[in-house]
Amino acid sequence: MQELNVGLIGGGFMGKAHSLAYAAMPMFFWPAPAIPVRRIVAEADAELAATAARRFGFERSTADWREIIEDPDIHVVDIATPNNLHAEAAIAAARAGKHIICEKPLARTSEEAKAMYDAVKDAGIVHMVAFNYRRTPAVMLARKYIEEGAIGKILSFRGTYLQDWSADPDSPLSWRFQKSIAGSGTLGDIATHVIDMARYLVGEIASVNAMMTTWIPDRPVQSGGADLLGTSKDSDGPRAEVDVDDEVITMLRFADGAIGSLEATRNAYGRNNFITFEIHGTEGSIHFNYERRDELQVCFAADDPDRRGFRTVYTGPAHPCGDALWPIPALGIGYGETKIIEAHDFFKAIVEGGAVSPNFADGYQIALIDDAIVESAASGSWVEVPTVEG
Ligand code: NAI
Ligand code: SOE
Repeated sequence: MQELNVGLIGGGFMGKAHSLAYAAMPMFFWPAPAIPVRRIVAEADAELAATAARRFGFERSTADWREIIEDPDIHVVDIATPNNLHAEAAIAAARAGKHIICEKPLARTSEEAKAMYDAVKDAGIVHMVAFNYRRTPAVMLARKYIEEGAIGKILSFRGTYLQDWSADPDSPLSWRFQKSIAGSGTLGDIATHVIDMARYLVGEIASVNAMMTTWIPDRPVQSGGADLLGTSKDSDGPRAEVDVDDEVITMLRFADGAIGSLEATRNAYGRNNFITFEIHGTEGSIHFNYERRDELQVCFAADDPDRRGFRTVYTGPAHPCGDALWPIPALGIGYGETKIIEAHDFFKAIVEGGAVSPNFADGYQIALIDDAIVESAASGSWVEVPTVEG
């Protein structure tokens, strides 16, 4: 079985999730498409890098991510840093002929996303953007039902991504609240996950009509380091301006005629990782809530009227990736499993020489949808979304 050497850039939240996936992928998927070898990890300084190597099982560490790009022994570059490094690192990795998995959002702007997409097309390598929630087995099951026609023609999609970790005005101004690093706020950070699922389940988004707002205009500064995601407060520290959005709501028109909506905020007290969608079709409906991610709620119009209603399917061996995951339904699918499935599909594409979704073309298309949402929120009108050329 082939071994593929991984260089990871960034040892924070996603560094942890991706390292876990590399270690666990062959334990779940066997025979594995390849064995990921955790060769080298880069962090912002030598001490952080050494700690990341020890903790996440990498053989070596570096304080300079370029060392990974220049290393001929590395096959896969994994970009898990804040968004401001995605474009520079990905373009350098593509030019060096490495396969790339890059965290979402692909980039801070659509211009950066286009440059990244152009670079990977020219290089002919396998590229993936890490919108992992679509790899929750219940979400894959929703897509299977839709493809089989079980709910008929899709009429509407209602999606949300609601969290509360930044609702407190004293939770810190980390990199996620700085446009120069993040590119945007809630829009790029979490609304994009729902956009990815909407495209995966329903199809291309043709136009949008949006509202965006920033509720908390300044926060105490957190300088450097991993984002603590609201877990530490410093109400006495110096405050600085938040120059990104806190909340986005948009109506959607899909290319095939379906309509929909999307709401995202990180300021919704009581909501944790409330990623939901409800899809209504001519023959039934599907409802998903990530906080109950083992479950898919389905209602089929063909059911007898006296029994019709939402019922719960618990994902397990009979469902997508069921043979690789746990042997009994409802044992518990976690965030880690979505990353393990993602790693499997990425390595499979590398070994088989195919493409994988979502890739940099999808990441660029989502950046164009984000642009349309920003433009619509500013103008108050519907805005058409251009389509990425194949
Ligand atoms: P984080 O703040 O937890 O960690 C980022 C790490 O990158 C920090 O440890 C930091 O020291 C390091 N770093 C910064 N500059 C660096 C450099 N020049 N070289 C090497 N390392 C450097 O951030 P988190 O949550 O891990 O986010 C990283 C990326 O993953 C972002 O693009 C974010 O949007 C995405 N993300 C995706 C998630 C998903 O569900 N797919 C979940 C969380 C984040
Ligand atoms: C913070 O909102 C965050 O870590 C996002 O950056 C991720 O993409 C999301 O999956 C979890 O929440």
